[in-house]
Amino acid sequence: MRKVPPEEYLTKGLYTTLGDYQISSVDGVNLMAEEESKPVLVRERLDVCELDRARMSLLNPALIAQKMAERTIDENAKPLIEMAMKEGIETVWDRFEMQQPPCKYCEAGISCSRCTMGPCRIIPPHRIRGVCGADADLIVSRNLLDTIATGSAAHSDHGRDIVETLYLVGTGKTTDYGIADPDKLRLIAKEYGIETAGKSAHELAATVGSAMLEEYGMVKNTLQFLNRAPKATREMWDKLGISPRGIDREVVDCMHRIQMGVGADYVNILLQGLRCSLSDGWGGSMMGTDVSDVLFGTPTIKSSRINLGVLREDHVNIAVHGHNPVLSEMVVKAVADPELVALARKNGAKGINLVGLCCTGSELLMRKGVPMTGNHLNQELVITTGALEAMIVDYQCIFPSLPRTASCFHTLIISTSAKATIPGSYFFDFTPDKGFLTAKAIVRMAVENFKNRNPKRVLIPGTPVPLMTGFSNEAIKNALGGSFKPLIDLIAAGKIRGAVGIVGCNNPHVKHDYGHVTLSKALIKKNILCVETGCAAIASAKAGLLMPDAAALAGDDLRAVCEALKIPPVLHMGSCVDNSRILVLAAELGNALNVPIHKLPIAGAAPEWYSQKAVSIGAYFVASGVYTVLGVMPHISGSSAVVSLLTEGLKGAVNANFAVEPDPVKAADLIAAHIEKKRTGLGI
Ligand code: BF8
Repeated sequence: MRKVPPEEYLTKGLYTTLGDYQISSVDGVNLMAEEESKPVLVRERLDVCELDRARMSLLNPALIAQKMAERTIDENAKPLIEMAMKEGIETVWDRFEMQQPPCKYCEAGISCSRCTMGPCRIIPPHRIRGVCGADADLIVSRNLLDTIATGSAAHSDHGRDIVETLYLVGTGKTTDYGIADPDKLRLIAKEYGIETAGKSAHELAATVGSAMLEEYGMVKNTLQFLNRAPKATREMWDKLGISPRGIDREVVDCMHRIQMGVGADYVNILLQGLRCSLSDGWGGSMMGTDVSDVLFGTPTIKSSRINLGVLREDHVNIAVHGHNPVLSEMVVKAVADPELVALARKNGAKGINLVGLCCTGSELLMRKGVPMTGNHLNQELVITTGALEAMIVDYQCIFPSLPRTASCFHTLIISTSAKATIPGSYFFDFTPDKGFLTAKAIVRMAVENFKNRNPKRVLIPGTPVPLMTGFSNEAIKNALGGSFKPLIDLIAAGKIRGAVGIVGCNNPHVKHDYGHVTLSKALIKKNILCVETGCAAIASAKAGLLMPDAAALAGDDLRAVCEALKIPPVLHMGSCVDNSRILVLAAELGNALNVPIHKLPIAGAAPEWYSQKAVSIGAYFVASGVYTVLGVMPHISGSSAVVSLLTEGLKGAVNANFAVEPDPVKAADLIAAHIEKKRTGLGI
């Protein structure tokens, strides 16, 4: 296959096409049945620079052992990290080390490259304003608003993709998807004031889909799901002027304010950050969650398995990585297709083994019990097992370097979103109208790649850990006999002191999984129930905390509750957009007690966060009245005014604030103290 020079790349359009470059096979793999979609190679297949690999592998064994111990607490990850270091296969931790020391101005948030009068840095005592006149407070707050808007946009655009699929289903433009939970669709339609009597599920899908899409603009000027929040919480938003008006509108408003010469007041800028984050939590993310439930099924409690050991030596292994279940649900269907299963057997495999990674993995785990390989910092290691035929990605949290890692093995990286093409990947333009055919084409490509696997390079470490998943609010209520009343009674009686939403990512600044697992263990010991999403939940799952027998690690009261209900002390509530489930849980508790969210004995935590999306989540937690403790300092330390507003000043506005505590044991103490204060406030 010849390389494509950049000039040609630009003149021929975004992708090199199969037709242009006559790729009829990829590394010896025949492509596609006639009617199925065909992939295009994005730019060129990457090859790792041999010099880099050789240089990196010059580590002595003692150093390798030390790095292995420092990088992760995931025992199954360690042998693969070791192998990668010995072979000079670059991982996120190597790149992190190469970036040290970081730029101290960027770290403090006081560098600005927004316009070409700069770039500028604030260096007291003399350089205290950028060329435009912006001081440290303004530069830090503008950078933070940019971060929130980016995260909010990512979640909400994901939500839009799901809602659009609902609309396409309702209008008959795709028949590949159905309505898995028509009851939930009817309930949502009623919330929107849509007449449901005599309407079919498909008719409602079209009407609800259209009404939701409208909320991305500003025709309506409010968001329906804000009404789920307790009245006093909504009044607080209105009074402060942070009730979101439209999802896209709030993101655009943020972008407008950070244009030079618009927002000049850091307080005003940060309040818009809260409003934008609310449009994510109570808007885009909440629609993403609820409509995913409608299309693919509301999760119910079920069992599965997790860690890198879920890969199977004698199967075609396919990982789905990213966030959007519109893609991964179709892949689930395709791997069960008898023709493709037969093809896998013909190629010498015993079958096709589908596994999940990150949030799209959580979506499949919650609804279908599909096993999970791991979380964010496991993504390269899944490839280094040498047993992965294909990693299918959509968008968000996907390292751009994955094709580079894959080039050390036979693994194919298959990208599927036009928003997220990745050089070195094979791109399929996945759209819901031809979802199944495209998914079949992708799976076929993976199956055909099995024969390229080198069995001598396969290293699948350890055995999988069992877990319990599927704790949607509906599933929790069912387990409690139909309402949250028993949970409220247990909290009122002090058997459960409170609940904490532990959310967010992995980040090489923190030992992989250490923050999540240590915090979860410390909190359950204090009889505080943990509800978890995203990579936090996956860390706890790998550590065995999502099993009922983990109740043995809890305090006596919580242990007794978990044993009686046969549930784990840490409940998996889904992916990152499913943090909206935590908002709904808080809202329902507030409504039942007739108090605003900020009066509840609850808190949030993000011990290992890295992403802009996590900043948006933290902001909507706090804006909703939930005290939130971060384990990693955001890039704001260059403005004491911004730090003080976020950690103290917001109490006067939204009755909640951020705290930053890198030590998860101390973070648990902060959270427990907060919960006890709230209990006292409620007189319980
Ligand atoms: O949305 S927890 S690393 S995978 S950003 Fe990403 Fe963070 Fe994981 Fe999902 Ni969320």
